[in-house]
Amino acid sequence: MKNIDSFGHVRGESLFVDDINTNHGTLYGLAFDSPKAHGIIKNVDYSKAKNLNGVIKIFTYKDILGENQIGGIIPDEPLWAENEVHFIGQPIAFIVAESEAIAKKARALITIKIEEKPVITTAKEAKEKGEFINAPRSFKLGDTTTSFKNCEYVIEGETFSNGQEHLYLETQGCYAIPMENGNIKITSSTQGPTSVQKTVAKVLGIAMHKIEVDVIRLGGGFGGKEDQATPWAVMAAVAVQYLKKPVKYILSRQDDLRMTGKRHPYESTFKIGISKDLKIQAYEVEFLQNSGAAADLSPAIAERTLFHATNSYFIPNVTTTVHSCRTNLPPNTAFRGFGGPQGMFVIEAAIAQVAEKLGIDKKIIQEVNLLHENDEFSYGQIATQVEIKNSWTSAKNKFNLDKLESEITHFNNSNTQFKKGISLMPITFGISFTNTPMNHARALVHIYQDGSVGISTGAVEMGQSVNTKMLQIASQTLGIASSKVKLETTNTTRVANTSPTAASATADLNGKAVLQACNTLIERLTNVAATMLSIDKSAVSFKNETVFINGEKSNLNWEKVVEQAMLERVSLTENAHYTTPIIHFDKTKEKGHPFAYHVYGTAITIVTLDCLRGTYETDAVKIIHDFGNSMNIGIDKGQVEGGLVQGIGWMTLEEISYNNEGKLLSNALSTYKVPDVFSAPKSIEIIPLETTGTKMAILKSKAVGEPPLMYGIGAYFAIQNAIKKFNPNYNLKFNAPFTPEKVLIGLYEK
Ligand code: MTE
Ligand code: LUZ
Ligand code: MOS
Repeated sequence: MKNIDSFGHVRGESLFVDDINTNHGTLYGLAFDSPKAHGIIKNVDYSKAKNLNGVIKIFTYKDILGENQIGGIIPDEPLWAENEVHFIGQPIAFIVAESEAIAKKARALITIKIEEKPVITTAKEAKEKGEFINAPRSFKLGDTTTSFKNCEYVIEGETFSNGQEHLYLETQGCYAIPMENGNIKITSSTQGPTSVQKTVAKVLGIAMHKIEVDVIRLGGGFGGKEDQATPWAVMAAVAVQYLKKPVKYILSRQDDLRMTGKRHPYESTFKIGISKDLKIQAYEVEFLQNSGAAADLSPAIAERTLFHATNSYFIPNVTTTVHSCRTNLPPNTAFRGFGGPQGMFVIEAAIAQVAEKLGIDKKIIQEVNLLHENDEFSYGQIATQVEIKNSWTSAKNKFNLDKLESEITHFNNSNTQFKKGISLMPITFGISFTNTPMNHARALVHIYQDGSVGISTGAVEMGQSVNTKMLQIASQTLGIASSKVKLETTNTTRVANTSPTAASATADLNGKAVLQACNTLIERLTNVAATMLSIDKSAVSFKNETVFINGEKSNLNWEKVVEQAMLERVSLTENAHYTTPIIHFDKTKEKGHPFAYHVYGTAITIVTLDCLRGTYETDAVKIIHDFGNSMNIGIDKGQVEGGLVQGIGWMTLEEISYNNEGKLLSNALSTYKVPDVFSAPKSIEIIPLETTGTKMAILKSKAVGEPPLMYGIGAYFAIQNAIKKFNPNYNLKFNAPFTPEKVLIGLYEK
């Protein structure tokens, strides 16, 4: 089944926040933000802006009736700066005007005096100065200190991976309208409707039930709207509370790039020890996470880095530590993979470094260290239903790795200007919010009296097609056509207290709730049908909108049963609640069983370098991916392709750049390059791994949103491999992204 939005998207009919019809008298908001990365606000002169015709009011922290606080995990972030600013782009005030153009004009008339303080832009600097978001976290398995002494080879190194801009097509935005009795309805482009509702209530100083948040769909989120869709909605709501007029605020692309956080850059140091038989015995790593100026989701992201620090390998002795370092950049935030990719890049670098030292192929070390059934992760979970070796071997066999390698060797021997490189990239990604209490969801299902169905869940549609999956579950369970099922908007009044749409777990959590609700409804209708037919209910089933008796078609159809249920006053509405069983995690011990299951896979990446120019192309990526038993292979393959290309972008082209004053230099699409159709792999082949799936996944169809991003790490090592073919003197560096500039330097390094 196709994504149910595809028709509307192609025709340009799908609604996003900016497409909603505005009410009469709607006003337009615009944040005024700090031009300096760190300092004391000495004076802000709003007088000229206030006097501009069409400016209604300029809001500052003084206008807040509740708390000036939007921090989710740690209360360390004001909505509007009070006396100090901590990053360029930090909101200080909110201009509300009759039009966007007037608000913009007014913003240019505001002058500000800031007494500047020292600016920190890198994690290392922050660590040296003792600037941290919170206490470090550390996971331990076995005893690395003793183990290193017994290792044949011990190698140390360092890595850097840069941030990444989400570049959702739809920028951040919201539309807030006053309702009666001080209630406010907000349409927001958010992955976390409940976060918006909760934070608005807190800042306005009113109860959550006075705030209704509605989400139609997002034009992409990628984690960038898990937490950072909130401030704009809160600003608009503060204005609505005061003005009692509708307020709309859609960020321009430039404002969005400047003011919002990105993927966290990481600076890391590792030490790896291996035995004679190439088994990794011990691994120590220290991650310095560049968190930006406030916590946002950084502590949770840091935690996931530790969970994935050993990627797909079993290492008996592990010590991992992460520091969330406070810098004067916009607070960095969730981005597909949520710290996992940053952790995996380091272990892959460590293995590459070891292979280089020993003069052997990296994949040999990767292969002998792959996880086995019942191996223990550093966080105490025992690996079960492990498919990593299976995916690795399948990749080698199904894609005929030997042949690929000999073709590459032949190419490299017969070309001087062009060189090809290859890499294998295994991935193992844990599914569940690592914070156990967040793993819950609800679904509210109505069967209307004409037999059509409406479904509300906590899931936000952001292009990943979660609504299509919800619809499939309902139509399958109720035995009705997909055209009879409608997915409602995500709304806090219909489904409350939701976890954000994140962690790839949305279809599992909300889908299980939909399944449960539909099962309950079908049970009720089974009773009604059994009575109508005077047969035992065990003989009744629903399929193709018809009642079947012991598998035989009857004359009774879906509509008739629904009609009868109404007459018998049987409830046609069900609200179901699902919580993931088994999972738990003890943060005092840093041990537990945090994940419902893991997703596995292996990618083979082949690149060609132009050794004159330093440019490269990805020829092919060949992937064996563990979908479990995919409920929609077209959609799921789309997620793998999209995640892969986004991962390759992070590892190769996308270079976030801030200057020493904390100013974003890559502040437009002319200075920030994302993969386009020319730089995406020329071919992507995806073969599903044949597995039984897991009952923990919805209909045994495994989560697919984030894991494929990490296949992109393979591109880094394929490029490195190709450079070596041209310049054997090249010293391996682990400094992502591998931009053509760095490639060129590597090619000609002595
Ligand atoms: N796919 C599209 N098209 N757009 C997105 O914004 N976000 C990704 C992934 N795939 C995203 C996407 C991220 S970061 C996550 S966590 C998952 O989708 C969330 O959805 P899921 O839980 O339904 O997989
Ligand atoms: N968000 C979150 C996430 O709050 N917790 C998680 O574990 C997570 N994992 C991936 C992406 N977002
Ligand atoms: Mo995804 S980073 O969990 O929104």
